[in-house]
Order: sequence, then C-alpha cells, then structure tokens
Amino acid sequence: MKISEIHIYRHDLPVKNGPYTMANAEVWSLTTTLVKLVADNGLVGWGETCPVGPTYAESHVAGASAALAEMAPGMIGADILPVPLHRRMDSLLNGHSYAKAAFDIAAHDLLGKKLGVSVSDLLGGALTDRVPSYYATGVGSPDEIARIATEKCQEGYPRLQVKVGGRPVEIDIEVIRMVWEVIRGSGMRLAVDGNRGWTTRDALRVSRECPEIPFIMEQPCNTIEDLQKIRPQVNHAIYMDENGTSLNTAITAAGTGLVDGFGMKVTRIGGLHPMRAFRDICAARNLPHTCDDAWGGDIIAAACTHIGATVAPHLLEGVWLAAPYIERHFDPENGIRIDGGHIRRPQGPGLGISPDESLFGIPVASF
Ligand code: 0XW
Ligand code: MG
Repeated sequence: MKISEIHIYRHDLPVKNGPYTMANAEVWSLTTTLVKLVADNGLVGWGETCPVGPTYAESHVAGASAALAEMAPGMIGADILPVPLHRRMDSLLNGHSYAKAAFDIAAHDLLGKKLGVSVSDLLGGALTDRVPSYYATGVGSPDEIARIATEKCQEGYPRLQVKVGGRPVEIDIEVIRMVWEVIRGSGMRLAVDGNRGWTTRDALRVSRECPEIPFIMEQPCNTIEDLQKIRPQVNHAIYMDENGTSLNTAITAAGTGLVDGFGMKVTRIGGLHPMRAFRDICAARNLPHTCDDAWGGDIIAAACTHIGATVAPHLLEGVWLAAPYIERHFDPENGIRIDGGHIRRPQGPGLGISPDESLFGIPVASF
C-alpha cells in the first residue's frame, strides 16, 4: 500500500473557558494541522499535530504546515509501513519530528484499516480498554486550583497535574500545600509541572519546603543541565517532559538515571512508531510515563489512547487529552471522551474514529 494523495488542513480550536496558562505560555485558541493520506487502494488515514502555541516547545503551527509541505511531494508513492515511511521522511527533511508525527499517525490509521485491526494492535496489543487519564490545571491561585482538585478527584481522575512557574515561587508552594490538603488520602496522584519555568533555586526551595508531600516534579527547569544540577539535591522524583525531544535524549535520561519518569508527547518524539520504542525503553528501566500530546482534537486523542492502552498499567501515568478544553468533536459519534477520569479505547480498525471532514474546509495544500 502506497501513498497516492496528501491533503493538509488547518482547523481552529478555541480554548473552552480560556485562556489556558502555563509558565511560558498563555493560549486562547490553537490551530491544529490535519493530514489526510489517501492510499493507492482508496483507503484514507488521518494524522494531526497541534503545538500548544509557539513558546511551549520548539514547534509552531506555521512550522508544521511548512515541514509537511516540504516533505509531501517526496512522500507520494511512499510505502505506508512505519519503517520505510520514517526512512523516507528522514531523507526529505532533517528534524521536525512534530510534523513527521502527523504522517506517522495517518499511516498507522491506514495500516490498521487495511489489516482490519486497531492501532493498539499494531503497537503490540492493548492491555486495557479503559485507559486512565489525568487532569491538568492551568497556573492559578491556590483557592482556584484547590477547588479544581476537589472537583476532579470527585469525578474519578486518578491523577492531577498542577501547573506552576512564571510567578513568585511562594504562591506555587501555597498551591501545592492546599491541593495536597484536599486530595490526601483519596489515592489521587499529584504531579507538579513547572513547564521549564523554575530556576534551580526555586525547584530546590519547593522540594525543601514540601518534604512530606509526595508529588513528582515535572520539567521544573529549562535545561537538561538544570535537571542534572538539582537531581542530587531534591527529595522528590523528577520527570522529564519538554527536554525529551527525541528517542536519543530519552535514552540518555533513562540510562543515566537523570529522571524517574517522563511526560511524553507522541508528536514531540515523532509519532507512534518512535513512541512504541520509547514505551519499551521505559519498560526495560521500569520508568513510568504518560502518553500525551501538547494539544489537538480527536485524531491526536485517539493516537494517545491507543499507545496508552499498550503500556504496562503500573507504568502508565495516564493519557492527557485536550478534550475538556475543546467545545466539539471531529467525530460526533465516536469522538474520544473522558468519563470518570478514564478513556474508553476506540473500537474498530485504525484509529477507530471518522472525522467529519466538512469541519476542516478546503485543504491548505494538496499533493
Ligand atoms: C498537560 N500537557 C500534557 C498539556 C499541555 O500542552 C501541557 C502539557 C504538559 O504536561 O506540559
Ligand atoms: Mg508537562
């Protein structure tokens, strides 16, 4: 099966109850980029990539379209199987994993449809049909975040990620203490995500002043060197998120014992094929991780849920979806929803969803 047509679309996703605030970003609306691959047998597969604004990571919406358009002419006639597909992409463009991921996801969707199996089957096989999610707050006041924590705990989320950074660290410490007061004893796990926003001084202080609160510190500071610096001095487990830009960085972080786990994004690492290798590396080192993305609609959500379903349950920290912040689904019937803090694994071949194409308008580019 080979690629015979490529169509690229853009679609706006206004942030429900926006803005969504992180240490380095405030977003009101995101533009997602969709890829429709048509195979030589007429089957269609969908991919998606949606950076959460231009400052969260080294990715942005115009970069996604430009990288896809750069590769697209050379992708016509390419084999849809993941190994040759990635080799072809790498022969056409260096880097730009977040754009390549859209082709990778669409190819998995196509392959699943051709073989009559789900994407989780292609990734080795699902271990569950009920995948745990986690809720991520924005950066907010102690009262507001404690209220959200109570609500999400009652809804059944097994994990909460609280955003911090970009303001006096005393407020972050207050947030962590108030949230712990409301969730302690509930079984809900806590992640504190600095999104690169703390100095090493701030991270050391938070760990020192909250020694009895069992949160994990996610990407507290900007660089790998910062993480190396705080590593021997903090009491808390450290997870890498934004610095995990490739399998190479993830292998080094896991292999040198720099981190205790990862927040991992399917598009940042280049798609489901590298994500599968990442999952297996983490399993070999007994390291927990999430299966997320920065943002995106039902296509990204389905991709994250399928890979999440294949992770050993004791190592899966959860699958984060942007769904609570998005008004409508691409697939009105089988769109990916969170219910009781968990996600039902999509059924049917490929990604298991059928986006309503009319939502996306005319393609911004076709090849
Ligand atoms: C909570 N997320 C998975 C979604 C936002 O894009 C930020 C991200 C994170 O953990 O950094
Ligand atoms: Mg994070």
